[in-house]
Amino acid sequence: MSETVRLTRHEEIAIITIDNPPVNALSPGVPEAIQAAVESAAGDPGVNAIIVIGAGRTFIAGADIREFVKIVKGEKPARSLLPFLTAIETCPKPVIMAIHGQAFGGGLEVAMAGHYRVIASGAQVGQPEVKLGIIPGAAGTQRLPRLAGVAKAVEMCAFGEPVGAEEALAAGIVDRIIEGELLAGTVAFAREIVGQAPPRSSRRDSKLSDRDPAIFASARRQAQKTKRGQTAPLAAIEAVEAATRLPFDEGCAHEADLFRQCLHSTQSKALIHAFFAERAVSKIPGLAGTQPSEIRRAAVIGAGTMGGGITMTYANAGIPVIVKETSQEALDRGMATIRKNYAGSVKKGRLTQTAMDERMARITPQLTYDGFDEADIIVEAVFEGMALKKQVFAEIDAIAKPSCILASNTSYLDIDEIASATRRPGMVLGNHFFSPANVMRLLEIVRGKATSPEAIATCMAFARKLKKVGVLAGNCRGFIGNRMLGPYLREAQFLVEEGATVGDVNQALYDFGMAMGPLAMSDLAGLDVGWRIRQEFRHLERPGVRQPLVADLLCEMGRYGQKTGRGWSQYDESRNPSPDPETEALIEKTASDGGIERRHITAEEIVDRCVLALINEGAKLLEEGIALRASDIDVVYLNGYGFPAWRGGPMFYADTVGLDHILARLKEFEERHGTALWSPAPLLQRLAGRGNTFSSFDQEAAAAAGG
Ligand code: 3H9
Repeated sequence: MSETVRLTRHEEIAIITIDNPPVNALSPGVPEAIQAAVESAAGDPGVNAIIVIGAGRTFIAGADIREFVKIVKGEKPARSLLPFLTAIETCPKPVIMAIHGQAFGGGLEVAMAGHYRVIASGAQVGQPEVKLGIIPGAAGTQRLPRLAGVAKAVEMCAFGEPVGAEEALAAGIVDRIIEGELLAGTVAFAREIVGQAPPRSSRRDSKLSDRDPAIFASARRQAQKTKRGQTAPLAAIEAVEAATRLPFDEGCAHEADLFRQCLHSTQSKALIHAFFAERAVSKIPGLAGTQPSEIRRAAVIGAGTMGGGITMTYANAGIPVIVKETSQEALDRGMATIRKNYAGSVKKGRLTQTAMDERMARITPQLTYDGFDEADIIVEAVFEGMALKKQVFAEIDAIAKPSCILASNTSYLDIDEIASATRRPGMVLGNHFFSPANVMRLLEIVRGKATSPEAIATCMAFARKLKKVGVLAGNCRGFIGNRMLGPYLREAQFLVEEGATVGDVNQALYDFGMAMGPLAMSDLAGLDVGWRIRQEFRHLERPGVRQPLVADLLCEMGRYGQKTGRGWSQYDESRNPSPDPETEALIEKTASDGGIERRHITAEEIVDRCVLALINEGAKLLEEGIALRASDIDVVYLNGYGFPAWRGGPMFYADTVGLDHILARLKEFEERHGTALWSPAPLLQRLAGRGNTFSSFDQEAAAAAGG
């Protein structure tokens, strides 16, 4: 029939198999071939019913997202899937959709155009389009409320979370769960329904009567809160609302209008960039043939905030883990926190008691190195100090088996120097988790100069098992994320010294879309953390170059941020911030003592100073090869630092603003604040001069690496 769609017969049942690896996306030619197969089976007098099923790991993961990129660039015309879906729905013989893996986006829209849907027990259905900044564009917002009811459709289309088989059955999205072999179960189902008039979902209007305006109002409120700044969720709600007041065809036309607007928005470009960026991180030049080893047992040194979170991450992924501390008191405290965190999840209904018990049972707390010789990976999460880290690495090197990876959770220190304390520098690397480690998705995997390809490949594969996004970073102070954070936080502090309030700085970046403002983030992380790092690197400060003055003074006054109730802001018992007059007075006095002129500063300047400092540093570490791709930097900032996904990450944001504009603004800042802090990265100057983008730099690099 076609390379991607096969039509076969099982006695009186036609079977259409979609085989478009890896995920059966509806790439050009696939819908046409499915339609041709349906029409051929409909015209075959020996066929009573038609089954559509996916080969490989999934039913259909949706439209081919790569095609959207081409449409938006004007390289391809947009095409509607509606005539294809109508051809399925109007087929005179029953069409049964057999779902395994995922029926996502256009995949669920195809499934809903069929007359019946059956589902394998572990499968999922969903309309995740909003995560790409678009809405369902092939009648999903019109058919889903007719099958599942308005409230469920609003929830699924506006927030994009998938639902499992049980929930899909309860909602009316599917007709039966098939336990056991899917095709055999679907054939049996087909034989039961043959003879009945094939029901059309576009005509099932009974569930549309529940159009309580409160459903839409509450979804809009929730979208404004949890999808702050994003337009697609609101468009999705509007499209489902249209289903409740317009006939099916008019509802589809309205949906198509909204879909087009979303598809051509900068937000959608950014979110699609983020989708592919996350999948590009694992493609590392030179590592293609390297086999990762399996990690079956782990050990963690340190049961503090980071060590505890890392221990939970392993236990959550089914890995038995030893956690070691130096005193019984610290060990007990660490285990109590782990238990409290799990119990909190059980209380909120996110985890069953049995699952919690299983996870706790995987954790062995102890004060000795017993059992460390069986670990496949040992992660060190002790205080940030080189002497201590080297001592720990020398100790574990003496005990660990030769194939064991020794990883440091350091956020700033030199991996090569740490590795020099061992006899196996090839097996030493950084595993920089982000706090809380059991929650945050980012894992920076830091390559030292001797780190072996096997150790990197193993950690990259292991990151996936841990449900993290592993990003490879080169070895430098702060790696990718924290090295860029330095200039970002520096500017936030300079801005308050120059006259902005702490609240102004936090609000401007929050309004830009950051999960929280920079000074609020410092208060959350603990000002003592930065203070300790500054002590470690004091010898590297360049004489005559301006340094922020206030943060050290706050620390010396015992103000460490949220944990002490006072830092840049003051915090009540529920950790709500309010301006701290003493901090503001300290800032004013420090500025005046330092001869810093104070003035009114606009929100635009606050955002530009902070975000452009981030971008400029990103360009430098891209050129140095610390990051493999600009998109890797974006993945770091989206998953570890609360950068708004709908802006695509700092480097993609720079592309959308235009590198010429970024360069011009950097030069303004250079003139005003000095070359030492603001000289534009040479790479940025080169790209801007040629009218290029960071994304085009990535494409050139990938082509040069043969990828
Ligand atoms: C849509 O349908 C709009 C409609 O309303 C129609 C409007 C007209 N297209 O994630 P993985 C690639 S919008 C193209 O690592 P997993 C992916 O890039 C779409 N490519 O696997 C990767 O490629 P590579 C709505 C796609 O097992 C490879 O497949 N649908 C697509 O961890 C493996 O992906 C979605 O948003 C695609 N649709 O997870 C679903 N999907 O190997 C998006 C994947 O070269 N997809 N690829 O790096 C997913 O959520 C996950 O991929 C899925 C599998 C759960 C399916």
